[in-house]
Amino acid sequence: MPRSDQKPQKPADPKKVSPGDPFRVLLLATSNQGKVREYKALLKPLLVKLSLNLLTLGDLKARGFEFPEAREGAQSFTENAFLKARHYADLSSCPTLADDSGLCVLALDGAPGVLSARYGAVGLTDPKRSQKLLTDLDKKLLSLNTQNKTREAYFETALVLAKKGLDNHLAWTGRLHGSIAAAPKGAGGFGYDPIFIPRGYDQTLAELSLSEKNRLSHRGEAIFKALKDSDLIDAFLGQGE
Ligand code: ITT
Repeated sequence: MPRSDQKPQKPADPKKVSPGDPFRVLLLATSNQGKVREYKALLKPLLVKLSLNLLTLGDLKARGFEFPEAREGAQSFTENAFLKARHYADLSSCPTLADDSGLCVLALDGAPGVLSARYGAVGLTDPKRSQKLLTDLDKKLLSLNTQNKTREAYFETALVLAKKGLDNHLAWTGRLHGSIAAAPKGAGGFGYDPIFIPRGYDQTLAELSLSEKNRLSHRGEAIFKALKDSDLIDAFLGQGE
């Protein structure tokens, strides 16, 4: 296995990599294609530095490895991220990165929070979920005193790296502060991006490019912290080998 004190090897072609191959693989465990796009760009420096090959759940499915979805349901983003990462690490035997993330709206007492993916109802489309949130927020704001009327909100991400059978893990968090727009705008990004305006901007996240979003986002901040911990990550990946 390559270690960071050795000369980095050129990562193998990820299309030819499978769990159990004799070089270091990192599984990105998310079924959200919006997250996959963002992480593929965000993780590049870490993958190169540690000579890691990134596999997605889609890559594994294409090779015949298909896993049941993880059970979430914990009260915090970090606990849910750990549940996801351990679930897929145990099933795939690959060191696994997973995130749990969501939008917290101050006037809605932090909702949808850890329930962001299921807000309204399971199976709603992203635009319908955003519309429901706008309707709920407008209703709530009408009922509040003037001084409490705020559209402030933040995105939060907890990112966890776990390994099969290990309870210890590495975790990083990131936040992006901003406010909820009056109406959806923009066609980029995913989830609640069309209704979220980052602080200091007048566009929604869905109007920014992928690289602009990654530069300021909650996910970008978590990865920035993870990069600073690359020696810890290297040691963690080497545990039990
Ligand atoms: P995985 O569990 O497979 O990663 P998921 O979409 O279910 O996919 P989460 O449980 O973390 O992921 O749910 C987070 C939800 O919060 C997600 O479905 C989006 O609706 C929303 N969300 C998270 N990050 C977001 C972002 O950067 N931009 C817009 N919406 C986001």
